Amino acid sequence: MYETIQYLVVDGVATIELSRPDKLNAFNRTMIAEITAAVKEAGKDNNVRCLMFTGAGRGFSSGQDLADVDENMDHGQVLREQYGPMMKSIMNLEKPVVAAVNGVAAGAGFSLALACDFRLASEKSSYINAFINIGLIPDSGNLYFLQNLVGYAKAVEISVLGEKISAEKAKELGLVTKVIGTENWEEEVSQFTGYLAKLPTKAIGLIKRNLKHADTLSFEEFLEVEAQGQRIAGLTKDHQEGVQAFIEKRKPVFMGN
Ligand code: LHQ
Repeated sequence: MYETIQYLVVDGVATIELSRPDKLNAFNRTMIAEITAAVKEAGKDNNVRCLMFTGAGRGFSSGQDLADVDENMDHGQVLREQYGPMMKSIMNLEKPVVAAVNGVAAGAGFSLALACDFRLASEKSSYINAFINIGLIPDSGNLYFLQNLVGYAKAVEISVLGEKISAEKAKELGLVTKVIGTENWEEEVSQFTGYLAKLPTKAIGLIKRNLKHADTLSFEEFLEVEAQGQRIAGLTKDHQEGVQAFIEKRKPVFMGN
């Protein structure tokens, strides 16, 4: 159905595999539109309880396809019309999102990984804020995410020096959740995403919603947003099941509703 990505749903986990391996999965207009559509599809599908991004071949994504960049391109317009909507679709998804970073993540490919809730890093993966190397500034929400994750000082270093960061270094910096060896890669990734897909999905969505408000609201306002969220969580079947399972001294079986 899609040309530049593979979209697959298995056991509650939707996978978007970026699929332009000859260019290390560089983004072109079609790929950006297809990712945006697939994320929305995952959002609407009640069977999907976790979304995962990964890359075909040896790269995760090398960012914008530089073969498509010329002096006629209005970079601001490309961001507003293409990258912005893609990043918003990911940020607005009230389900857990995992980047399974199999190889290099550069430029907007790094931004895409940063927008996810979890980053599983193959030991072969690396991270480059490559924008500066072509005279640009990090975009697609990159600095917003980076500053939240590592603070101002490290965000400046990573963005101005534009150096390649190894998986181990990324873990040390707090950029990734976990580093995984190549021999266990597929198994550990599917264990992790499978685990997320069995959690109370509505509550995860509400946690994400509340966290987004934490920086911008006053404490009083935040408490109100929290109360609204907890009211919704309190009405879910998964909440009932969690309490029931506790009382019956058994493991809960959450259905995501
Ligand atoms: C590529 C690319 C690529 C095309 C590798 N494009 N072919 C938004 C708004 C508007 C405009 C501008 O951009 C943006 C957002 C952005 O993302 S800007 C940042 C764009 N990305 C970059 O600047 C990264 C460019 N790539 C690299 O620095 C290297 O390729 C990395 C460090 C990612 C990987 O290096 P290597 O592992 O040594 O691989 P390679 O360089 O040999 O690449 C393999 C092939 O992929 C090669 O093609 P070839 O035909 O020679 O095998 C590259 O030309 C191609 N490729 N990135 N972004």
